[in-house]
Amino acid sequence: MRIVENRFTDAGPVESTIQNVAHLELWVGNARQAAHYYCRGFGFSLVAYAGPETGVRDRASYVVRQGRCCLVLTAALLPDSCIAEHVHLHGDGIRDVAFMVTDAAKAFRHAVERGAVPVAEPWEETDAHGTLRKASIASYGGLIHTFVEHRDYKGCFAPRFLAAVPADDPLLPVGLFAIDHVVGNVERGQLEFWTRYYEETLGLARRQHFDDETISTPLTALTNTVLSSTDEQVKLLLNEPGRGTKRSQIEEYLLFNGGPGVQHVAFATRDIRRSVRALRARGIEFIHVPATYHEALRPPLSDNSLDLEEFQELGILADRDAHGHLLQIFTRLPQDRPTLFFELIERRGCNGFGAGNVRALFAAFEREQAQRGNL
Ligand code: TYF
Ligand code: FE
Repeated sequence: MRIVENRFTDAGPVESTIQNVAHLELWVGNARQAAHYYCRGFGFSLVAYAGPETGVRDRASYVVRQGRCCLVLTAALLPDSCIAEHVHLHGDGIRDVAFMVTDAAKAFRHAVERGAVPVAEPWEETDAHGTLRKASIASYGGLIHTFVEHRDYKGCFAPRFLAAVPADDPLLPVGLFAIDHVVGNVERGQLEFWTRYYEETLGLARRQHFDDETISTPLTALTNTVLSSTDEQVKLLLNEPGRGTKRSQIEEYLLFNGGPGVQHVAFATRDIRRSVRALRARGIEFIHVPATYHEALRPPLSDNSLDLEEFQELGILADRDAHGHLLQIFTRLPQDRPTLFFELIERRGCNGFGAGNVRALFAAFEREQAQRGNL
């Protein structure tokens, strides 16, 4: 979508209308295999299923959970499908970042009055367990946001979903407990538009994270904003390629994703070392950071009783602000297209996102890009 004029009202700051991330829906080529990957690889548990067996004819959806993180993996059953079309264009990726709200119709009306593009007018889904109220708006790329009003719906996920029989997981638990932040890549020149879109339509508050002046490697310059809900339960970040770059990781993403989309999702853990050990044992691979990164860390972070040797062994990065520090790590790409990836983050008082790490991180991303021949 190209926007040439400001189509927003200027109604001033508002309370955010959203409470937290209800779930992320991924549209994928093969949802059964994707569910297996997220369960075996990332330690999620299958909780619900919808498909032909439950009266849904055009798609199969698997709901997997871990802590408060909920993913819905959906695949088309027939070629003539908006899901198949989405996968054709973007590959496997995030279609919907759904938000929990107290009143879906009100959140929808509020957003649309302030310039949001409607996708689906408010609707209801009812079964013996109760009623869910939903409505959807569009965002960047093919992404949508569904507002989910849960009330006291008692079913396993939603009407037409069948509860899954809990399966034994013989592997170590991973301990992801919440979605910390979701990051999108947009086209150069679009960052301001989409930042305002979220400020206006969802009442999110903006702060600057870093810009292409402060953070740039020879190839990767980017500008970035952080948008958070009133109580910081929802944190959405946006990146656009910096001035003058052509082959940055953001541009590589935009090329292979066929435009804007969700670049990474950060899962919060309370013990990143345990999580990383469990994930590595499950076959998940992480971006490699060289030993020089951890050697350079010693002076500023050595007073935090961090075992740098262990961090070096596991590839964990550390950063701090005035309030505390954070630990983070990034997965290698979980699919063939260089598009979506995941982050693990353990916050110990720090509200940042690892701005101090981006130089080392981008160098690591660029080594991976070079291996793909995209530099
Ligand atoms: O969410 C963040 O800002 C950090 C750092 O392309 C980051 O996780 C920023 C941009 C990017 C990769 C990581
Ligand atoms: Fe992040």
